[in-house]
Amino acid sequence: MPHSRLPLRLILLGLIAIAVVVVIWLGIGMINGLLEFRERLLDLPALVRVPLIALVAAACAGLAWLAWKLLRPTRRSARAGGKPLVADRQTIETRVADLAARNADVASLEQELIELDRRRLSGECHVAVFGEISTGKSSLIRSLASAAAPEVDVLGGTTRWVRHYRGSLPDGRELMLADMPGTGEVAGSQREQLARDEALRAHAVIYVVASDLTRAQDAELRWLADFGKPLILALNKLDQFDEAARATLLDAFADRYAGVCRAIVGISAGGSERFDRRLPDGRIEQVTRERRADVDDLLDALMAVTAGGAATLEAGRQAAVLAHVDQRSQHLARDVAEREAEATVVRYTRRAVIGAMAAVAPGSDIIIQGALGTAMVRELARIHDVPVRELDVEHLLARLGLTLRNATAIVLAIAGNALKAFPGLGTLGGGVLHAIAYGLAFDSLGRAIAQTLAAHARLDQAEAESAMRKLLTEPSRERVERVTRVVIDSLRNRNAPAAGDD
Ligand SMILES: Nc1nc2c(ncn2[C@@H]2O[C@H](COP(=O)(O)OP(=O)(O)OP(=O)(O)O)[C@@H](O)[C@H]2O)c(=O)[nH]1
Ligand SMILES: [Mg+2]
Repeated sequence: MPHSRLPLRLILLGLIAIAVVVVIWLGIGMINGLLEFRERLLDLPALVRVPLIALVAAACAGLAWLAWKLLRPTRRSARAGGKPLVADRQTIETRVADLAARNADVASLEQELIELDRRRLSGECHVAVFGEISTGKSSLIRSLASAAAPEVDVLGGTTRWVRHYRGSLPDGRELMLADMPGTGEVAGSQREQLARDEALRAHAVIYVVASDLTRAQDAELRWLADFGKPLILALNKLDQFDEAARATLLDAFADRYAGVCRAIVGISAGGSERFDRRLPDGRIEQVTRERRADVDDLLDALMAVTAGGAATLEAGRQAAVLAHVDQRSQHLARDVAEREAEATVVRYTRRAVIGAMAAVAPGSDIIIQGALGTAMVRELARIHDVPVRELDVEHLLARLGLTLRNATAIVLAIAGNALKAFPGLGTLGGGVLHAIAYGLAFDSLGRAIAQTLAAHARLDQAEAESAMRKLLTEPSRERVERVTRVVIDSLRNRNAPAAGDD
């Protein structure tokens, strides 16, 4: 309603008018003050005036510097920028040794570190030729390293392994060129991995494309750039484009990848073509002819990128390989921790069930027993390398105990259902039912805690509670059966309960 708002607007207008008058008044006062200050300054003897001006100037500069420090946009961290934070070699080696001691398969990680040193000592400059299948990588190697002849075919997926060829630049320097399997081949993920690993091992990478980059190629190129790899983007099969199309593509590349690649060039790697020739007698003969290669721009770019030799590119190469080994060893560490956590949960569930069979009276509440629960949480925390305080463990177990108490009826019902699958066991009395329920409770507790430790590297009480509730009330068939089997086994071994444990 416009009428009721009028006084409010008038008040607002009045306030704005007052504010404007105050600002103008303050401004005039300040200008006045400055003019007065200037006059007084001029009246002062030079001996006082000059240091005073210097002091004021220094104060202003100091203020400006402080303002810049406080207000400038913060630099993005390496991780936020997409670049991985890399552990140093010592840390990585310690992690790999620890994983080896925990029976993890670290052979390829160790091999990578050995190869890293071997190439450093060899002093050779490695250049990897990388790109999707059939973009002309092998043909390019043949043009750059004419003495060698990598296999070339019209069928994609010709190159199956990484092969090295010695090539030489027009300035006489030698390069070790790696011909690699192409990426993007259906069911070729293993070969693709081979190629990516080799690209990271090289001092520089020629990224070969034969058309505009697909989304996957774009992501791959940027992935390599994120490792700090010096990249040359080479548009091959230039002979297939007319002058205008070449210029359009190369301009588009320059716009998109100027900050990603050291150089962008157009080339014709050559390759060969087959055609039919009619002979004088009328027969048709198949002829294979080599295409003319033109890789001059690429050679110039290669000379520029590798101008300082392997030594100047070695630090970047080491960083890229170490970053990759770091990532891989972290993944492996997570897998190993998961495997060990699983075994721990199974072991403690077994102990809990055996304890329950011996001690728990039918019908009594299912409560997580302190000693076993604490020991399991401690062990899971150790596996995930998370320091935990006694108090936190107690608090968590008390909280989860409460969750369990609320879910007891459901867990007992699930245990009862499980018993039906093993006719005969039901007659053994409530103790069996109780032991299965107890085992399920322990199994859920262990899994919930392992999950939160793996996800957050700390004991997240709320998350552990919700995970436990879910696991308790919706146990998978496989889990219920496994716990029930443990109960059956312990029934069989009742006279020797310790046997088979651990
Ligand atoms: N028109 C034209 N065709 C080329 C050129 N370079 C290579 N080719 C052809 O492209 C096809 C694939 O060449 P390769 O050198 O085997 O390609 P690749 O990238 O090594 O292939 P994979 O090893 O299978 O990934 C062959 O038919 C070559 O003759 C070129 O500059 N122009
Ligand atoms: Mg090839």
